[in-house]
Amino acid sequence: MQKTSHSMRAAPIALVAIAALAAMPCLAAEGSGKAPTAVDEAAAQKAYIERSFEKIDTNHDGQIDKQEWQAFITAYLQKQKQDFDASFAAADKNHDGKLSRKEAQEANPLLAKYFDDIDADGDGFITPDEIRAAMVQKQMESVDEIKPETPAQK
Ligand SMILES: [Ca+2]
Ligand SMILES: [Ca+2]
Repeated sequence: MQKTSHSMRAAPIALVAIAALAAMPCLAAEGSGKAPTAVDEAAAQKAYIERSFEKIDTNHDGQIDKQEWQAFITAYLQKQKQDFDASFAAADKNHDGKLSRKEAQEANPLLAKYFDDIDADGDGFITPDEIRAAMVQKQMESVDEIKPETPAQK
């Protein structure tokens, strides 16, 4: 039984993953026309993680155990999904459940910029599934970069 040492080890790595997740709302953000600087983003992420730690550690023992972490992730993903669905619905002007290049352009320049990458089946429209797949892909790339050691895999 080494539950405690496990959860101590897992927390920092998992928080890095959350930082990667937190960087993604750029897709959900309304096109405000101004890009945040890297410094702003790093500071915001740091603050976000610190704030989150307090929130995740619901019994305030300074550690995040598995239950606390799972509860947090569940809530976090739910919130992400709601935000995502809301932004998508707002961008999908003709309500056909997918974004044309024009809709993407109007909603978020980033979406338009990566339109061809996101449009995996190349039908000229991006669906929520295609966006989600692209986000997961992007997230795995950033987690790979952070990982101290990469297991040999080809
Ligand atoms: Ca549409
Ligand atoms: Ca498509």
